[in-house]
Amino acid sequence: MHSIPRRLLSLVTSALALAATSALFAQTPKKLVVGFSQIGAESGWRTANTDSIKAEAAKRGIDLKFADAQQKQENQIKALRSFIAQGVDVIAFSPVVETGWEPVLREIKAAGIPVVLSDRAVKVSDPSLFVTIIGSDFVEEGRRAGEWLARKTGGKAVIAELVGTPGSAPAIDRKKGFEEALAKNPGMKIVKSQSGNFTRAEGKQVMEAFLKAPDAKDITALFAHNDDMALGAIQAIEEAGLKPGKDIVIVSIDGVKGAFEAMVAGKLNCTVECNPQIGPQLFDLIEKVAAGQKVPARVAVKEGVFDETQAAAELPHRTY
Ligand code: GYE
Repeated sequence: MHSIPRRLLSLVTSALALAATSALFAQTPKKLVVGFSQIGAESGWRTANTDSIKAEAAKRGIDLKFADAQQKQENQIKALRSFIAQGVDVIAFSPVVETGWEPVLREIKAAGIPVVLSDRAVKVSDPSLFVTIIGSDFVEEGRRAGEWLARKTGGKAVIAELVGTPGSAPAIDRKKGFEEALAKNPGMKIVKSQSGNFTRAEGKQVMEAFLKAPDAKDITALFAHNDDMALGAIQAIEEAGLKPGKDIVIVSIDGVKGAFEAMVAGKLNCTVECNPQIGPQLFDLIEKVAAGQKVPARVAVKEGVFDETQAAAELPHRTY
C-alpha cells in the first residue's frame, strides 16, 4: 500500500530535479566552441577575412580557437588535429591547397565533428568528409578579369600572368576562368605565367624576372590573381622605367583598398571583387550545422567588378 505513493513521490522529486537542472542550463547556455584554421596573413584579403571571422565570433559569443598556419599545409593539419583533441563542436578551415586532406578529414569524421570549409575548396573522393563550403566563384572571377581585359584592349594583348599559390583553389580556378575568356579572343595570349604565391613581395620579384626576359618589351598586359601581387608588380614595372596602367594594362582580383588607391593613381586598371568579409555568413552556417539543421552544400559570396572609371567614387565605401 505504501509503495505506490512512495514511487510517485520519487517520480515527482526527480521531475523537479530535472526541471531545476534544465533551468540552470538555460541560464548558462554552453558556448559553441569552434576551431578555425586560417591559411596565414599573405594578403590584404586574408587580413580582412581574419578580422571578419574574429569580429563575428566575438559578437556571437562563440569560443573561437583560431590558428594561423603561415601558409603551410602541415601546420593546418596539426591545427585540425589539435581541434579534435580539444573536442571542439565544429571545425572550420580555409585549405591552403586543394589536395592532401583526406586522412585528417577522416580523423575528424571519426571524432564526430562536422567540418565547414571557408573560402577555398578541397578535392576529396568522399563528399561526406565536409558538410558545406562558403566561398566565392573563382572561375567566374577569372572569367570577369579576362572579359574586362578583352574589352579594354579590343581583344589584343600579350599577357604576363602572376599566378596564386600553386595547387590552391583560387589559383587553379582563376586561371581556368581567365583562359575561358581568352579562348574567345584569339588576339590575346599568355606569354609568361608564374606563381607569386599571392604575396606582394613575390609578385614584385616575379614581375622583375618577367621584365628582364629578352621578349619583355612585347608584354602589353598583366593579369595578377590577387591585388597584392599586382601592387608588387606595379613597383617592379616602375623600377624598370615603365608606366604601370599605361605601358602595361593591369587587371587583378580582390578589390582591397590598396587596389582602389592604385586605380585612382592611374597605376592599376581594374580589380574584380572577391569579398573577404564572410564572417556573418560563415557563422550562420556553423550555428546551423552545430544545431543539426540542414544547410546547402555550397554558399556563394556576392561580388562585383570595378574599373578605373568607378574607383574614385567607390574608394570611400571600401570596408577592406
Ligand atoms: O584572393 C588572395 C588570398 O583564397 C580568395 O587568397 C582567397 C585568396 C585571395 O591570399 O588575396
